[in-house]
Amino acid sequence: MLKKVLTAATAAVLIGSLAACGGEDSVASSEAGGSSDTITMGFAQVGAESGWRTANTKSIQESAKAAGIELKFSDAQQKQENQIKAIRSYIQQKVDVIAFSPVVETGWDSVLQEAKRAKIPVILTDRAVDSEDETLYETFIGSDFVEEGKKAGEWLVQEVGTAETNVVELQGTTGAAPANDRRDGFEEAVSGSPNIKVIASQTGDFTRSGGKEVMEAFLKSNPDIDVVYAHNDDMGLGAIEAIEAAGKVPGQDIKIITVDAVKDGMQALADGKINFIVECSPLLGDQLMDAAQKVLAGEEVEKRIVTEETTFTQEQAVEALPTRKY
Ligand code: GYE
Repeated sequence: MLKKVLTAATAAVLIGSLAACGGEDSVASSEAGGSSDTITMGFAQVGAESGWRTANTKSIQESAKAAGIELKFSDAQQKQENQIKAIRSYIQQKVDVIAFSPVVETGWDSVLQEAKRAKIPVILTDRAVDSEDETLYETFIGSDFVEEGKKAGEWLVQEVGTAETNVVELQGTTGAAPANDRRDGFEEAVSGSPNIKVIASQTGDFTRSGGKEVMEAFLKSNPDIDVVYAHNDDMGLGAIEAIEAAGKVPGQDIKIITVDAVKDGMQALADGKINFIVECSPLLGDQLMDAAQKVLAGEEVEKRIVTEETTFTQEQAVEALPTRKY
C-alpha cells in the first residue's frame, strides 16, 4: 500500500517536472495547490444555533469548493467579540476577501475600518450591519427581513379576521437584524387590526431550547395565548414541545407562525403543528462566491442583493417537502 502511494507520488513529481519542460506548468502549479490566483476567503460565521445556520454553512462550504475558492471558516458561537477576533485574524493572514454574517447590527465600524485600511474587501451575507459608512463593505447579500415579518403578520390578519387574538412573540437574538426587522415588519402588518395584540415578547436566541424555555414561561403567566409568532423554525419547534407538555395541541389550541422553512419546520407544518411559515433561504453560497470573484476582478456588484422567497401553508408544505433542499 505504502509502496503504491510512494510510486504514485514519484510519478506525480516526474510528470510535474516533465510538464514544466513541456510548457504545461499550469497543470503542475494547480496540482501543487499554491497558484497565486487562488482566492482565499475568510468567513466569520455566526454559530450553529439553528437548522437554518447549518444549511447556510453547508452551502458556503460547498460553493467555495465548487468555485475553487480556499475557505478559512470560523464559528463565533453567537458572540460578537469572537467574530471581531476572527475578522482581525483574517486581516493578519492577508486573505483576499472577508465575508461574514454579523451576529448583531451595531458595533462593526472599527474592525471594518481596519479591513479597509488593509485593502481587504468585505462582503456581508445573511445579516446586515447598521453603519452610516457604506464604503466599509462591498455588498450585502441576504433576505429582506422586514418583508418576512410583514408576510407573517398579513397571514395572521387574514386568518383571524376580527376575532380577538392574543399573540406571544419569540424573538431572535437581541440586536440581530432578523430579530429587529421581523418584529417591525410584523407590527406594521397587524397595526391596522386592534383585535390582534402582542401580549408578551422575549428573545429565545434563535435556538430550540431558547424557544422552549421562553414558551414555558409564557404559558405559565398567560392563560389566554392564541398565537405564537416565532422569528425562526427552531424556536417554534421548541414552543411546540412546551405547548404539548402543557397539555395543549399546537396548531389548534395555539396557532404557530414561524420563519425559515427548514426541513424540520416544514415537517411540523405538514403535520399540522405549525400553521404558516415564511421562507428565508440559507442557500447563499453561490451568490457569495460569485460576488467575491467579481469584486476581486474589479467588476461592479450591486450594493444590495436580495434573496427571493415564498411562504408555505400546511397543504403547500406537504407538496414541497419531498423536493426541499434544506
Ligand atoms: O432565520 C435563524 C438563524 O440570520 C436569517 O439566523 C438568519 C437567521 C435565521 O439562526 O434561523
